[in-house]
Amino acid sequence: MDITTLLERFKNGDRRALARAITWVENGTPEAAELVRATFPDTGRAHVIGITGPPGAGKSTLVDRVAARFRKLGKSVGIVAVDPTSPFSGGAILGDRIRMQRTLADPGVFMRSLASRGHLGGISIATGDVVSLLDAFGFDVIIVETVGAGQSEVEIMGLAHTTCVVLIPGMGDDVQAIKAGILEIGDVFGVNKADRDGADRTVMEIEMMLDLGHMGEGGINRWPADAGAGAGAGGPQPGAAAMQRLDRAGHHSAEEAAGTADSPRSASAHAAERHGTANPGDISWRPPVTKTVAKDDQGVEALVERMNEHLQFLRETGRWEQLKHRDAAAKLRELITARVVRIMMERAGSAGDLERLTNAVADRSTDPYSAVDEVLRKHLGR
Ligand SMILES: Nc1nc2c(ncn2[C@@H]2O[C@H](COP(=O)(O)OP(=O)(O)OP(=O)(O)O)[C@@H](O)[C@H]2O)c(=O)[nH]1
Ligand SMILES: [Mg+2]
Repeated sequence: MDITTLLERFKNGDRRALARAITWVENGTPEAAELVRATFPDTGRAHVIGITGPPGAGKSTLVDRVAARFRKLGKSVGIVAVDPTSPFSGGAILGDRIRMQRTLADPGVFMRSLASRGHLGGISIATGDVVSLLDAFGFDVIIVETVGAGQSEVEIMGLAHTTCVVLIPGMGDDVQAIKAGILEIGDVFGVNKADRDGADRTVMEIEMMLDLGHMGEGGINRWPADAGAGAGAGGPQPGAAAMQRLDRAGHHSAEEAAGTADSPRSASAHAAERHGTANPGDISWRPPVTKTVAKDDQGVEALVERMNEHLQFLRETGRWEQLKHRDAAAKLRELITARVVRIMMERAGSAGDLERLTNAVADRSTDPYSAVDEVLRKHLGR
């Protein structure tokens, strides 16, 4: 199929054309960039939700249920599972298909697994472009599942509007150990496998760590109260459900309003939340924690509600637009990096400098810094 035909079918809503387009992007064919380019004007509408967490936490099971719930709310759902193979559940691509059988029969759901390519930037570039295609195709919600191990969880934050971190009971000290990484990225937390012992304790531990982070400067409140202030002025006030949630989050407020808390910024944010009278731009978000039993479809409705509230929060406070800027900047940086690296490697390679300098560094006749200086001087003129 040529690209013109493909694009035409894509724009007519042909799912096979979408599948083909994703394959091109995944394989990095020369037409891939053209596809993203041609469909880009139709993007920027979907709510992109990242679901991440440790291997075997039940992410895929949960994604299936979450997708079904969004369908009940009348939304179409695109799903991308990135590198789903983990030693816990093994052979996961096939497994995911089995776990997601219910939703896969539904034409309002499209699911695709992307294998890890193992080369620099490969996962993120392909995943970002696949999300872009799904967005252009018109899905209301796009769910990206990644295993929270190292880089991928940070990458997902750069991709998603709402990041849902899935944890499981009985992690004990593990929660402490991972808090720096995983607690900072979550907009919504799910304690899955809540049918197991210790779920309430895990919820409590996460809540406690979120509270600690939320109050301190440089803590997990990654949306400073002044960011985007005014952007949402005149917009609608948060809905009743969202306000209820904000109320729940406002339990430090008395002490903060009295000026005894150590962070005046979060104090004012809490006050605004409690009263609901301040500029909507001043409202901050305290990540909610909910229990789920994905395998029995329990707690999923509430989790999806939290996700929708987060979307509402982003829109009402102007952060939705801020995220678009952040994503654009990240995308440009990513593409520039990838291209410049490729150009430099090609030039240094074909001139024989790469091999010569590699040998020189290996036998210690030069050091890596001097070698790179030489490459840049010669091939970049600096
Ligand atoms: N007890 C219990 N088991 C669950 C629950 N949700 C999922 N599981 C089981 O946990 C196992 C792993 O589920 P997956 O959905 O594949 O987990 P995952 O996080 O996607 O796994 P990877 O993608 O391989 O990291 C499966 O056997 C599920 O049936 C739950 O709420 N309770
Ligand atoms: Mg999975």
